[in-house]
Amino acid sequence: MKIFYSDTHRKHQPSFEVFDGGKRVPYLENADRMDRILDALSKTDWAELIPPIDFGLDPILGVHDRDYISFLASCWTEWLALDPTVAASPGENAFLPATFALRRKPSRVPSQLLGRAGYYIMDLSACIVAGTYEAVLASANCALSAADFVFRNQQSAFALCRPPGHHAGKDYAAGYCFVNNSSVAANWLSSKGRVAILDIDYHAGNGTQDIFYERADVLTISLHGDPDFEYPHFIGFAEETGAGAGLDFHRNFPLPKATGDEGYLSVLDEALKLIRDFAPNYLIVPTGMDTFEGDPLGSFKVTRAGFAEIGKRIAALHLPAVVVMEGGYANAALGENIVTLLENFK
Ligand code: OKP
Ligand code: ZN
Repeated sequence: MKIFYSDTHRKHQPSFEVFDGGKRVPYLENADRMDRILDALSKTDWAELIPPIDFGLDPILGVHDRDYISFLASCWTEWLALDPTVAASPGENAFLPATFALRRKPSRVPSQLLGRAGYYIMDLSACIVAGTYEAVLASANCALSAADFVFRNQQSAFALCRPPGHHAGKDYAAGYCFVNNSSVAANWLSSKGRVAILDIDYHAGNGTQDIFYERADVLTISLHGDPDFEYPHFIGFAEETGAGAGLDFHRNFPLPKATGDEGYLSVLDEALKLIRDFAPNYLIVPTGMDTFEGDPLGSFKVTRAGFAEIGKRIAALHLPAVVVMEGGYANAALGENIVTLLENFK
């Protein structure tokens, strides 16, 4: 199986994020996650690592706002120029807003850096450091390269993306995500055929939902912890089913705390039925292993045997699939878990 991966993610290494209640904690979406996955893949006899091709900005601008991408590209250096104390110890700092836009209508994009930060960043986990933008582009290129392979060969591939993408919207960063890798790949593939996105990360794929909400040509589905108690809190509810031409082409399956294999699989079957009815040519699977029992950011109890069955049932759609790495923070189990799921797609 082709695994599209770039070491460039190592340039994105924020030293902290800010948790609920304002607690500063070590950045959970760390490079060690990739090391664990690479290690587990290296022990298989089927994983073939391939560096991504550079697709340039055009496919990214197919789903993201140009001014937002420019903000991602320049905010760190703008901040250094503004604040000499940051320039003196860049490693201890990460760029984050302290004031958040509520996007009232009408709303203007602020001209100055701190205003733009609050406008374009939704929360305190989307930390930006010197190498973030470069890592973000490489991550998107992994998803695009995998999509390109899947299109040309009509067989599945794995995009080992970091940073992840499914919380990033057209013009905002959120939840460790800056560019929505899965959506960029899906939009690129949508010119070649019908695309369905099945998001199995523990958290609602709010960015993907926003991006495709009014489109009927890309079906988007997300299974996740109920936003009534879980991040991203404001989106991902069952009654959100698309709008305009996209009405009925988005579905959320919010699930309760402590959801285990059985509960998860029965809802997955409902989602798979919707995908079969839609009859897509391609499948994108934003994949988080944070549904795992004991994940520090999760509340579900999916087991490794559960991941084997989840993989088996999704692969039984017999669609050329791009499996795209999203979350998963139980690092010690992460490699084995993702390998267990991927076994079904080779
Ligand atoms: C990213 B992905 C802690 C605050 C939540 C953001 C979580 C982002 C998850 N309760 N911080 O979907 O795995
Ligand atoms: Zn997640």
